[in-house]
Amino acid sequence: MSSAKLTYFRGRGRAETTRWMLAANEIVFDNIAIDTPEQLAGLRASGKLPFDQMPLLEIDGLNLSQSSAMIRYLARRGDLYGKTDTDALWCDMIVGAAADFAETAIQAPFKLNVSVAVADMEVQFAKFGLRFEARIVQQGSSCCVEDRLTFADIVLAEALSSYLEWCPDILEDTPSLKALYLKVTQLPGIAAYLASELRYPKQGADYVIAAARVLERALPSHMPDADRFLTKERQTS
Ligand SMILES: N[C@@H](CCC(=O)N[C@@H](CS)C(=O)NCC(=O)O)C(=O)O
Repeated sequence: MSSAKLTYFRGRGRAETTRWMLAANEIVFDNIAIDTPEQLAGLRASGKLPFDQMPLLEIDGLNLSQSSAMIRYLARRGDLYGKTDTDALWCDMIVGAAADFAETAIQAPFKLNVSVAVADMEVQFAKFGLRFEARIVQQGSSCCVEDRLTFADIVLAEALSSYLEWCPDILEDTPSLKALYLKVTQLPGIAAYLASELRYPKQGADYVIAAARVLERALPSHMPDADRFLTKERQTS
C-alpha cells in the first residue's frame, strides 16, 4: 500500500484538493502540520520546497510542490485524466475554472464578516455554477468529461463542499452539479477521508490566525491587533 506525507498549515487551504485526490486514489497519507515560523524555517532549510512554499507532498520518493502539479500527478497515477487528449484538455479547463471558483471559498474566512463572505460566494456561484451545470448536462452523465470520473469532478466537488458549508442551499437549482457532488463524496476513498480525523473543519478565524503566525504576516485589517505576528523590523519598515 502506497503512503504519502502532506505538509501544510493545520487546515485545508491550498492543500485540500491534494487531500481529496489522495483520498480518491485511496492512498494512505499523513497531515504534517506546520504551526510555527521555526518549523517553516526548518522545512525550507531541508531543501524540499523548491519555491519556499507549502504545501509539500512527499510521495513515491518525490517532493512535490505546487498544488496544481500535485493533483495532476495524482490524476495520472489514478487514471483520472480522461481517455483522450481532448478529455485531458477539458479536465484542465474545468480544473482551472474550479480553482478560480474555489478561491472565493478559500478567502471567505479572511473577509470582514459572514455576510460579506456569503455574498461573494453567491456572486461567484452565479458566474460559474450555471456553467458547470450546463457542462455536466451536456455530457449526459453526472461527470464533467464524458461519462467517466476524472480529477475535474473531484476538484470541483472539493470546491462545492466549502460552498455548501457557507451557503447550504446553493445546489438546489443545479441538480446535475448536486448529483456530481453526491457521486464524488460517496466514492469509498473520499467518504472515508471526509469521515476521518484527516479532514480539517470548516476554515474560520483560527485558520487565518494560524497561517499569519507561521508566515509572520499581518492579519486582515479588521481583526484585532492585526500586526501581532509581524517581526519588529517589518512593523517599523
Ligand atoms: N500556487 C501555489 C501557492 C502556494 C502558496 O501560496 N503557499 C503559501 C501558503 S498557502 C506559502 O507557502 N507562502 C509563503 C511564500 O510564498 O513564501 C500552490 O497552489 O501550491
